[in-house]
Amino acid sequence: MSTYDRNNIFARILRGELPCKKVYEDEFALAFHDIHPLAPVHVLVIPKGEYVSNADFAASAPPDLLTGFWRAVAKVARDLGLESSGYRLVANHGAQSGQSVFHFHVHIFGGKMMPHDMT
Ligand code: DGP
Repeated sequence: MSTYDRNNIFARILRGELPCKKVYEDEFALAFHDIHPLAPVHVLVIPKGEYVSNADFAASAPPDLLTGFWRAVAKVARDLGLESSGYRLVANHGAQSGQSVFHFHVHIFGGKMMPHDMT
């Protein structure tokens, strides 16, 4: 996996250099609306740390960040009103999966019936 580029778009959003439509922020995570939504609700959650994808986040993040990040994901989904209707989490790893921004992020999709077909 590639090394972390400190000038990737999400790093710049985290530093406040680029705007975002913020949904939630705490010491572990920032959540904001995806610029090209693929569902009625499409929010991205990113950890506050330099991780390219889930592989190095899982391997290298300290336990409080791992816990805090995933709790933030659950809280954002709950606060968006998706807990009873249901939602989908997606985290792409690598270009073949469709990852285009190389700062680890989780997509939260909701607000419609999700297809089973992944293609
Ligand atoms: P992925 O393909 O998993 O790396 O997802 C990256 C997502 O990031 C993609 O759905 C589009 C979104 N995105 C790219 N640039 C920006 C941006 O500048 N602002 C916001 N809010 N989202 C962005």
